[in-house]
Amino acid sequence: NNMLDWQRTAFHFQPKKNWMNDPNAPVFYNGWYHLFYQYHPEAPVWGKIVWGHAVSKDLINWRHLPIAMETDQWYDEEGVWTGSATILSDGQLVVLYTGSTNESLQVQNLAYPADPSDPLLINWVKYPGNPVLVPPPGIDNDDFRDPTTAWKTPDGKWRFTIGSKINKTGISLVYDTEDFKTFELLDQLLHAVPGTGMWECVDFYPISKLGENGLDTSVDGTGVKHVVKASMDADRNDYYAIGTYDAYKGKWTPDSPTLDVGIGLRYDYGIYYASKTFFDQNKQRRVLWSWIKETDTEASDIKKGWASLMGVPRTIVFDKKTQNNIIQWPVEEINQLRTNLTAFKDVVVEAGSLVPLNLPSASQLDIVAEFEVDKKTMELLNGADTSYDCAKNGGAVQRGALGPFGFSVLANEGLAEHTPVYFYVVKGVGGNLKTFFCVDQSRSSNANDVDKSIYGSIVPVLKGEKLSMRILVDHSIVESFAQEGRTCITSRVYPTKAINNNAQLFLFNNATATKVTVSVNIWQMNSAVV
Ligand code: DQQ
Repeated sequence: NNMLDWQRTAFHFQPKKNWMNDPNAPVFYNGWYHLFYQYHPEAPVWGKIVWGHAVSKDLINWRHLPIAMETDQWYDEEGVWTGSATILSDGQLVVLYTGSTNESLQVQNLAYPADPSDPLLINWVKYPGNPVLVPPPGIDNDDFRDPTTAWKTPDGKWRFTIGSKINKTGISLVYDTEDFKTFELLDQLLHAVPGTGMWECVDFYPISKLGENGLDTSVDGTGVKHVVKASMDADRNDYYAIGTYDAYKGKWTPDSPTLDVGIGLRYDYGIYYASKTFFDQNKQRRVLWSWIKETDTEASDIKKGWASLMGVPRTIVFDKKTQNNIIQWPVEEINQLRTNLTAFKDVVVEAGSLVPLNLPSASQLDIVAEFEVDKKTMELLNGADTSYDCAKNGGAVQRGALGPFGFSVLANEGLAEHTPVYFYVVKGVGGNLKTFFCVDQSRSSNANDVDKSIYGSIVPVLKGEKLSMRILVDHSIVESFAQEGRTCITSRVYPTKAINNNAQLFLFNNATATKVTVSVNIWQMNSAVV
């Protein structure tokens, strides 16, 4: 038995052992959710990557299946890299993926199920004519990867995009095809942003401006906006922007030039990379998967024998209230794991106080909370010309008039180890309020070889809204959502003492001026079957 076994999670997808990275070709097919993933079967570090494979009925409980694609061809000998699935009009499934060839050239390959009537899609055929695409003129051999799911063009062809770069400009190339074997490269780029570098794992999809449902990737027209997401190799974060797609040109334009891809919004302000969405025709929603890597050392991963998790899948919708961002929320199926509710209503937490919540255990939790800052204090307070930055300011110990307040998760007695998840409100000179949402990992572990940065960002709070947060705690991962999923923060934490039944939960208000009124539901989470 491994000393570090406690780090394994109870309701997150992970292979039994060894290394995992990007989610690949997520799809709902013949009654099953399929998740493929970048997998190194030989070791808990990145290497010669194959496609791991698992299936689920509910996105929560998983069954591991044999490796779907191995490095057995010259055109993917150095790695079966990231790719996407497209469901054709007749229900057939095709996959395009990047192969790293025997000469480490990046090419695109076609694969399909050997037996389309097998709902488990165990066996895969690589098209004998592979590779179907090589880097076009002007694109470097190692800057051509991660084809998206295809969508329909106005003249009935299929279209998809592939991330790349030219010098330091991140770009996304556009291809049209009728059969996924021969392709036409458009002169037009889907989009380009100078200074952002290589775009990995580009994603492109429609979102509904008014409706509640997700949209099939081919849906376009009035009431539809389009999201472009790129994983930035430069800083290893997933950036997205909302904009308008011109299907005739094959060009996408961001709504706001200051909120462009790579310089504007992130899916997540913690650890979150190489994510990919799919349209779930089973529940008419768009679901987001992401690779959550380790933030400990490679030596620890070798000791553990495994590395990386998938984040809890999230439903994505347009934020109709702000009109500026998407909303991400854990898929509803996760609620099936909730048990043993502890509820507090309108608890007043005075400035500078700490409230232990005395749960029997606090290493598998779903916490849903609302906070109200004291109105009088807020009104009487003079605005100040202060700016705030979760990462650059002093974390949860730096006190201001209106924050920080929130929860300390994975805490031990005496708080030698704890991870605060909190709001910090700032009142400007003009009287307007800004709210920040942060996770402070600086005291998350007694170990000195793990990442302890402070994460966070601003979160839009509209007039009349209470502050709200949801936190999923699962041993070594904490996923935090503010304002119903406007701002999200995922962290990996590695306490040495606050583990399993020794982990506790605290409510804190470290503000100097305001009391906060808190209502919270806390569920213990059952373990999923993986
Ligand atoms: N991971 C894959 C690439 C992709 C990168 C290789 C992103 O296809 O660009 O494992 O994490």
